[in-house]
Amino acid sequence: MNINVVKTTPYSDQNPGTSGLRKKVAVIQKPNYLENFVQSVFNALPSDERNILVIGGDGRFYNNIAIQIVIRMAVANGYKRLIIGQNGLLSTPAVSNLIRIKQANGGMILSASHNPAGPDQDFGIKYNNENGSPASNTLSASIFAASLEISQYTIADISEVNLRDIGDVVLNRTTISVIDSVQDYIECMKRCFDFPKLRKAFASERLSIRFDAMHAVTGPYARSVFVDELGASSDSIINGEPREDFGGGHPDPNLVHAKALFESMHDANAPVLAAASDGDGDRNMILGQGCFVSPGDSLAILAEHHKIIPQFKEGLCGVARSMPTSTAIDRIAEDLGIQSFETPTGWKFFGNLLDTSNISLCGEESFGTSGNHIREKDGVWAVLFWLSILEASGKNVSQLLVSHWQRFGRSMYCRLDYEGISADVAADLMKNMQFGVSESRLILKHTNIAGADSFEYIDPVDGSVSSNQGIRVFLTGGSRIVYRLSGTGTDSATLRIYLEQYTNSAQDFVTSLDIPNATADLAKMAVELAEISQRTGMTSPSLVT
Ligand code: VG1
Ligand code: CO
Repeated sequence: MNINVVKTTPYSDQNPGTSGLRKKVAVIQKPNYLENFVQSVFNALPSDERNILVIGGDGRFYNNIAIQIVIRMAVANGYKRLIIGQNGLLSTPAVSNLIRIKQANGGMILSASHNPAGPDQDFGIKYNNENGSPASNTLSASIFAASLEISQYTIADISEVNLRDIGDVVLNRTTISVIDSVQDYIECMKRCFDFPKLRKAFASERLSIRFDAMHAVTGPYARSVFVDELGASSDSIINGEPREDFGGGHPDPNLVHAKALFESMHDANAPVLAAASDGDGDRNMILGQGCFVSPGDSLAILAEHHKIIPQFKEGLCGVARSMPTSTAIDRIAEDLGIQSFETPTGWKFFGNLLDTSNISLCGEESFGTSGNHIREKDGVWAVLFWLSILEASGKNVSQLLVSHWQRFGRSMYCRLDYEGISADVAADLMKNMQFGVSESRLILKHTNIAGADSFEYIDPVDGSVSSNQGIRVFLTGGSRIVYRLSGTGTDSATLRIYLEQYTNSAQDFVTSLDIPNATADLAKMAVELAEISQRTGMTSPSLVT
């Protein structure tokens, strides 16, 4: 077998964002673009961390081509073993689990997660480390640095590797193991939850579910877990077959992109729980009969009831949320007498806290939640957690929400996205906010602003510092406005404004409350403070979730 050494020149834009490198498919297809990035990852790793690699993707357009390139390059770079999901499919949580149980050095995930798929849409690739956690900022910086000075890459001259059949093939010094994409993940879920109890509840119809896999990678996982293992009816999974274009949809599980699912939960025969997943299976939207659970409330309610699942029967050592995520979890942590950490957006910041048992549960406002069983967010896991709570409490989703609010108060939460802003305008807008914070000018603009800052995180484990992670405006009474720019887009900039309005008045404890309406004054203030319409020309957000 020939190993080809190919001369190349650097691209200047291979800096990983919130969650790996995401680009338009046409960019990824540029000559040597993907090869440069993959080689830069390998170059950034010490040679003793290039032995066992897990590889899989969310099945989107270009997955099949990209995965063959990654395999040929890993063989050329001397990996001893490659563990690959059948047909190239692995959800992000499944990759994280495989890295850990197979003692791999890391994993390469081919996914742009919630970004749409297809020839004119997005593709992505990210590297996870030996604990199964997304590459740290430090490793990402080394990968970017390597990409700026790359001059050659190595690639094996081999024909297409068959990923349809499970089994091992030896090529040169590399064993290529094609494995069942789902099986190990199911075993992991069985260690976290009481499957026999859940199965009984499905059999007696106390539990029922509708799971929208949005034609992305989660369909096979959801079918195995909910239908095959727990006995849910076979029509419980909708949009269950992975497709290259995700069926033309946008696999971002929120009330806008999974609207039909939400509407179906108002039917008389609606199941007890509904959930929707994102492209790579790491996020979850939770719905009850006629009601939506905001992600911050979901995280807090999981923490509140943590003891009922085997994984947490010994208790939680601590919890964490990303900075924009609602503070509901902090109130539970206080009640439990444990610490709640506040990290920048992106799962990579939870890895160190999980590895050192500072936390055992964490989540983000963008519908990502997970525990210490892996080092990624995990959509199916969150759904199993909710089912377990419903089973153990005998309450329905609305009752769980209302009793949570009655005890701890409610963070009414809303996110406004302003998409398609030019990068310069967005950067200026944020610069202006930074200035307002540093000069304390923001505080003077409204009598009810109690403080404001630019969020900086010092990792308590490795001491690394992440600055400029978003602007926080604190209001009297515990409400907040947060501003930050998205780090997952592939063309223009997206400004995200996060609104959190705290209430402890009983009249707000109804699940049908119109949240955008209830937070309208806060939204108006947020828009004025940042001079959104003057600076962007936009009079309303492109997306409200
Ligand atoms: C978004 C979310 C963030 C999430 C990230 C990756 O990032 O806000 O919470 O961790 O996507 O999730 P940003 O920078 O666009 O706000 V996924 O499911 O795309 O891997
Ligand atoms: Co995702």
